[in-house]
Amino acid sequence: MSRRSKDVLFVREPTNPILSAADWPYPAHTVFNAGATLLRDGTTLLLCRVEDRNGLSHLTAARSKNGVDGWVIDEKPTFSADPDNKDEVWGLEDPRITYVDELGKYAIAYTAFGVGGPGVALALTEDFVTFEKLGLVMQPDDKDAALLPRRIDGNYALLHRPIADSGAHVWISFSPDLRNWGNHKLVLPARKGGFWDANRVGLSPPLIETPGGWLMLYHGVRRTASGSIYRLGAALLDLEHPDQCIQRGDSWFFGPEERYEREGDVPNVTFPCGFTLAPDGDTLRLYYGAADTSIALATGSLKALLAWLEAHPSPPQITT
Ligand code: BMA
Repeated sequence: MSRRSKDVLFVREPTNPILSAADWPYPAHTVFNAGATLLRDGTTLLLCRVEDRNGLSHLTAARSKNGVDGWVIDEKPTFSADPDNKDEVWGLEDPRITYVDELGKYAIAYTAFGVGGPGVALALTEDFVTFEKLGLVMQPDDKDAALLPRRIDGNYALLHRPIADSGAHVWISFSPDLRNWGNHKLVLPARKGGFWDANRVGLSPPLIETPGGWLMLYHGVRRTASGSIYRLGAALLDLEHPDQCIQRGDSWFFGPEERYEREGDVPNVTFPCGFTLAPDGDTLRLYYGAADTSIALATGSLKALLAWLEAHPSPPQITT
């Protein structure tokens, strides 16, 4: 029986998974959930989450001319936790990369896992060799954060996913200086009941700016008798008021189907933390963690995804 969904918006790379621990130049347990960016010279850079056998993660850069193969991986960890900092003693996870024109730097939002739990931290870099850590910007429990590439009404904007008794929903917060954050607004709540994204949602890769709004790809979690399933859905946020969700898809468009997504340390997980958009402005590559074990690639069309979103609106009475 085929498990394939009707709309195939993203096509998996035939050589998936494209990166795994076996490719690593030093001992690693698993390699997954990579942030991604296209460098000025067209090189694809992945900042990969590498989990050691002690269970803790750090981030290591892998570079490729074509974004598919020929990866050149840093010989040692690129970006690691400071063992003396209690906010990150249990490692660094799930980076999202945004190039901020105003700063001429890449901003990396990542999960810093400290004694208080997983929180959101920011760092800046020009070259993925040296980094300026800004520290924890959202206290635990909070994850799945990415900075917008430009200010909104004079302020930086950060999507993130705090966990509260009321659930795990996507929020946006604003800051004049990347250090002090406020004006917190709920952007996209997890649905309820039987929906695929009931229980938990979180931002996946950074937002993608389109003429009609910021395209948000988000993961929705369904809890089942045998564990959680992590799938991907889409929503559109207003360009100048990104706290306002103007469109939300009714169903998921990408989820675990292949063996490397269904089997691994955490089965049934497809978890993109990064995308690249080709110079044609349409070819969208999603780099995703598969089953918390390896990194895979799927390619689609931005135009087709936006058309799908338009054609699959959430019934308004059950948006939340
Ligand atoms: C989420 C994050 C991800 C992980 C996913 C599935 O909560 O912690 O790092 O890939 O769970 O285990």
